[in-house]
Amino acid sequence: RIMITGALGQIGTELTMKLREIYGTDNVLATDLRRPEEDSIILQGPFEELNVMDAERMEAIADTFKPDTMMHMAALLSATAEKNPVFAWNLNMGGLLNALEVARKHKMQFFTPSSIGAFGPTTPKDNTPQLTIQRPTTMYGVNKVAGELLCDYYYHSFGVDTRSVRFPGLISHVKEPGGGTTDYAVEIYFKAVREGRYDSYIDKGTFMDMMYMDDAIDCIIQLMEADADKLLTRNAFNVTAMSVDPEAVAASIRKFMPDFELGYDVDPVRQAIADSWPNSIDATEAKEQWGFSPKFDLDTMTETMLEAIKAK
Ligand code: VAH
Repeated sequence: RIMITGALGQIGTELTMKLREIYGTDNVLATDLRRPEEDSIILQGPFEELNVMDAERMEAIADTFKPDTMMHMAALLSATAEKNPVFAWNLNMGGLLNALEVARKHKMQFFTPSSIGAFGPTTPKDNTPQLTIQRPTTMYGVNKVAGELLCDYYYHSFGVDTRSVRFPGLISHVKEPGGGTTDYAVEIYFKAVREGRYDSYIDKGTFMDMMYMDDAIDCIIQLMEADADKLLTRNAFNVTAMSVDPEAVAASIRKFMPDFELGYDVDPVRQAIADSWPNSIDATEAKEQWGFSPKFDLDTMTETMLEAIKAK
């Protein structure tokens, strides 16, 4: 039985739906800050309102639902965290500590995502290794590095089976992301379909890792089901499907929409965040230790995104 925080978020939404498909709707409890609209697909299964900073409520929900797995997805993303750094620290770290404490008390397996944002300007930028310098210069990155270390601590000190991946930018059409730096790579598809053009807030030649959401969801499930004895790494595995810049995404879109036009209206805040992150990361350890193997490359992702958005 699985309890998810942040179940209405960009990853949480599709993660909840996929987990209910696999493990049974009633075995997957979705929680988030506010109850969604009554027609939300998330309400087709168990839902509880939960502010992850409320430790007592989180504990009470776990006492009632009796989950054996915690998937802690609630957090502020990079750009939002930069606007409210103290609140971001309190929510991202307070929420994580509360979720780890519940997982410890209820002997639960534990997942929470890290990010390429856990790297900084002094990290090797190309083919970034699994084990390397991590001195991020954003509050989000500080939260992700501290989160990785805290999850390892709960594994080594209390035996909580914590597992995590460093996600690249995630591209999805089901639930649009909020407050990320990589979100240009989602917006570009929606604008291509709706307006035939897009002005990117991330500059030409800014390469970042990306992955289609289906691959991200599969990756969480694969890692959580992996044989614990085979895991030499815990928090957190580098995972990626591609390294692209806005020009590469636009060129892929033009294979399906030849008249698509890309412009630039660079946002210095999010550009600075993107410049501090790797150009491409090395996912060898994830491939070797638990068979990570993404299915969507840039063009299959583009085709899927454009089709799905046109159908909306
Ligand atoms: C963000 N999409 O932009 C998230 C993610 C790697 C990027 O952490 O903040």
